[in-house]
Amino acid sequence: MNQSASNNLRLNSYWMPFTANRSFKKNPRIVVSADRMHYTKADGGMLLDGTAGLWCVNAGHRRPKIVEAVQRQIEELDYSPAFQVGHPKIFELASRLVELMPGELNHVFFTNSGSESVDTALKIALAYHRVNGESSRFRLIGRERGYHGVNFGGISVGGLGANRKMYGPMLTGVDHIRHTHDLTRNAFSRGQPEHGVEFAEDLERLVQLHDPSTIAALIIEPMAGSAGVILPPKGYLPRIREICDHYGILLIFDEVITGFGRLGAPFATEYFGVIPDIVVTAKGLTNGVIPMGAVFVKNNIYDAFMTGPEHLIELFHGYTYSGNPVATAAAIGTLDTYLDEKLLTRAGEMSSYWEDAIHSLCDLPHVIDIRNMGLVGAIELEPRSGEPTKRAFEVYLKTYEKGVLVRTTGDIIALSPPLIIEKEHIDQIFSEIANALKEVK
Ligand code: PXG
Repeated sequence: MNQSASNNLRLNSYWMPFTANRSFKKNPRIVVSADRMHYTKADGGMLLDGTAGLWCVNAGHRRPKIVEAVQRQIEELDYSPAFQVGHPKIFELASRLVELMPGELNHVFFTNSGSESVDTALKIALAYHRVNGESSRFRLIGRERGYHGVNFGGISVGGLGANRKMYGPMLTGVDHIRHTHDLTRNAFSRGQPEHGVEFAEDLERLVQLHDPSTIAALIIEPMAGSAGVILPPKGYLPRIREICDHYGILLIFDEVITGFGRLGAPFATEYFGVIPDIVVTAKGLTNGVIPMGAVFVKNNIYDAFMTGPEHLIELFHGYTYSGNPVATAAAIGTLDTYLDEKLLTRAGEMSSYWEDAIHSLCDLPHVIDIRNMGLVGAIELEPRSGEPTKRAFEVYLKTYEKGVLVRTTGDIIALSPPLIIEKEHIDQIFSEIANALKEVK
């Protein structure tokens, strides 16, 4: 076998997730190390991280408190059984996390990813109504263009066609409210869009169609990330909360992206002043270092399960790695870093500079919308006729070459840098995107 055939074989063994495998393997993009805001590419070039990995490295890369916590933990207690046995740090982590949560979100269930957190939340919602004597509430409602991970529960309530179409009927008893993206009225909004509070009334439509007595929960992202950064119109989330309250429907916020400081408050629930019944998290919980997710529930939900004979298991659900000690240490090191460096509110301090910088691209070729909130931004491009997604991906490739990592979804460029970002990094990100926009056809 010659050298290039053997390299090719090595690349081919790995079936990469959410990646154009064949085109990647013709021209691989490989990073070999990282520090704070940057990766180092295999060819030695620097790559500025404009996306915090995949929206998860909120404190930046290779932070000492996290690295040390993981190293120490792995030498002390590498694993402990998740069921019927505990270790001290997971109780410490749970108590510290619920202190960050507003209202009565005082109990937390651990998972290993956002997808598992979503499915856990959906199962808890269904089981809650059952233990509460309302087992007719079996229906789960999601939203068009919602992303809730890739497990069967998550794609069922999710609203991205490409992620659903190959996988058959999925969960039954699921419906979707419409999304809130409305470029006609809201293009180039800064922060929350003015128009669209009435999209919340679409939940009323489904309540009338299915009858409230059949609906267990509504799951939405307070700010939709993966669909290309769709921001909630002013008044929308409070109105959704009102409708859920009125009909006894549990409200689940999927904060896998918005959690841990992305918008400038520890969680979006606080940022928007709307408290759901269940909050789904992952990603920033461990700064992306070790997989871990967490689902927060209100007191009344937890308490509803704590009945019956005490020797019986209350919820038949959990994972081998729920509360894994090494992941727990990573989460504690992450929390310490966030709190020491005040990162959970830093997006708020940087957001006006970020906002001005991203909106300065408004007159560049192909740009049909720009939106922003906290340290999140999106630049929506006019799709090239007959070749949707290609123009944005060409921008991605060009900025990668120039040393800036962005994300694209469809023809939208999405940005979500580590929360330690400085002004000069912001300038570099938007000047490279501007250069790329001027070059692509
Ligand atoms: N919910 C939300 C809101 C998410 O954004 C998940 C659940 C699933 O998390 P896991 O850990 O199972 O992947 C996510 C994940 C992107 C991108 O660039 C977004 C995600 C993952 C990868 C890429 O938009 N979100």
